[in-house]
Amino acid sequence: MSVVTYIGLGSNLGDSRKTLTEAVAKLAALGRVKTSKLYQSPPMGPQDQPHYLNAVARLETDLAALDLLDELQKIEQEAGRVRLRHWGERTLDLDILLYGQEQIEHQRLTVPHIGLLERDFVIMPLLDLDKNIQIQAQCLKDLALAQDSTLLVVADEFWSAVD
Ligand code: PH2
Ligand code: MG
Ligand code: MG
Repeated sequence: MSVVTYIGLGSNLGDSRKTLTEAVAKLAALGRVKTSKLYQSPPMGPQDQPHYLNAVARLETDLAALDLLDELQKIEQEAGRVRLRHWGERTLDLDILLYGQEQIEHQRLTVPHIGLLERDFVIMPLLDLDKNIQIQAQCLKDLALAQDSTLLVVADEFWSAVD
């Protein structure tokens, strides 16, 4: 039985666009993938770090949530993931934002992802993939953050060349 999951992608070290494109190609080995537009966003957290490239991938997969987490961490490692400090710069970050309708509280994984509703760099790409998406009965498109977002679109949804 496949589950619809949404994976947040972020990078602000190295050739971020190449890193994200390669990550999406690897996600495609885990199930059917569709990507949002690609965004540039100012850093949340320490301000003395480069802007991020952010996107979201919709993945239909048969993997259980923790198995998916293992696969994502493997892809992060293969990208030579560097993580210098909490909320700081990184080569590749892959976060499980949503896993079907499930709420997961596990020592390795919290779903929906913490802070999702406060981050326009997650909300805008989620809306690209499903303009009526809801999280715990909240329509994301109704959030003030979604209406006021000034995120810069760097590329349309075909940047990743999957689909
Ligand atoms: N990720 C972080 C910290 N800050 N800021 C933006 N704009 N985008 C991110 O993906 C991001 C961040 C650590 O995961
Ligand atoms: Mg993150
Ligand atoms: Mg992460």
